[in-house]
Amino acid sequence: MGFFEKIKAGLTKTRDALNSTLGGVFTGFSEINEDFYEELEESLILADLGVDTSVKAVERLRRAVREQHLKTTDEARTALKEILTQMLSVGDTRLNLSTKPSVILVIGVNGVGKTTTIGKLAKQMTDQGKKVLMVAGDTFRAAAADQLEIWAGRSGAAIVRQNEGADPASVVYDGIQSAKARDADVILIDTAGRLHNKTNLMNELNKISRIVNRELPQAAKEVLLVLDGTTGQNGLVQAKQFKEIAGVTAIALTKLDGTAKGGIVIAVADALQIPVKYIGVGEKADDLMAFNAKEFVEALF
Ligand SMILES: Nc1nc2c(ncn2[C@@H]2O[C@H](COP(=O)(O)OP(=O)(O)OP(=O)(O)O)[C@@H](O)[C@H]2O)c(=O)[nH]1
Ligand SMILES: [Mg+2]
Repeated sequence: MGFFEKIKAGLTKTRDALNSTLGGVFTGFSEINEDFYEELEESLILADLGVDTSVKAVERLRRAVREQHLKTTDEARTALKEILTQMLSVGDTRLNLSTKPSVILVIGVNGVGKTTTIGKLAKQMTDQGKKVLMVAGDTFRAAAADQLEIWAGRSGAAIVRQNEGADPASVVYDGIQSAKARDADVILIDTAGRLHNKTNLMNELNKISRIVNRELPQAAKEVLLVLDGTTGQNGLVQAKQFKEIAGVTAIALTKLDGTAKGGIVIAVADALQIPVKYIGVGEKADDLMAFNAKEFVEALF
């Protein structure tokens, strides 16, 4: 299945929710007038684009209608698709894997899908012939490393772990040495998702970053923030904090196969100006999709 089919299948609930509100606006109005704009803005907010992004999208649509002399709501729909695609295009959607090894530090709060996303990435990358090493940087619970180990078994990726309670930065140090010895292509670092207070989180992530920068100064590095799509606008608040603290370079939005409304993807990209690079549409290895803005918007409408 290509991105389009897969996303359409995975996003069924998401799309239905959006279509029932948004679709009705376009079919319900025969001409573009104030009521149309008002209802459209409301539907976008209901679809989880958030107030700021919805207002911005409608403002841009008004301008497009004016400048391009659009007459029908059908033409407005096409213009809106383009606007939303543009709002989603805030940078390169592929991970920077240009060095050997490259480092991907995966962060986010409790239960959003960090470990699962690493497992899926590991599987996809090993299938592409890459040598992957996973680092069990979540030392808060022993079960976290066990969970990662299961994904190592599934994917054939190597894993470096230590005992529960070990210093995450020390596990990362071990992982980097092991990656160098094995000539690994990619290092995937899992981190604990407990709700930290800001200072602890900053200290822990800073320490990990320092080790990575010291041991691999030339390496391509990504900080991948994982967000649970079903948490909607609350997820956005978390994301803003992580952006401040950890210098996020990429976003993965998970659980879009559930009750999530697809608009959250647009809200996140627009509010943070950080590219969404992956979306999760299920629990299996191939349920992680490399993100494509145009096809995503097509699939939503
Ligand atoms: N339906 C669905 N479930 C997902 C997706 N991604 C992850 N999950 C599930 O979400 C739950 C939590 O995933 P984890 O990967 O353990 O999350 P985590 O962020 O590592 O959690 P902590 O380490 O406890 O902070 C698991 O049951 C996963 O199978 C997704 O895209 N779709
Ligand atoms: Mg985890």
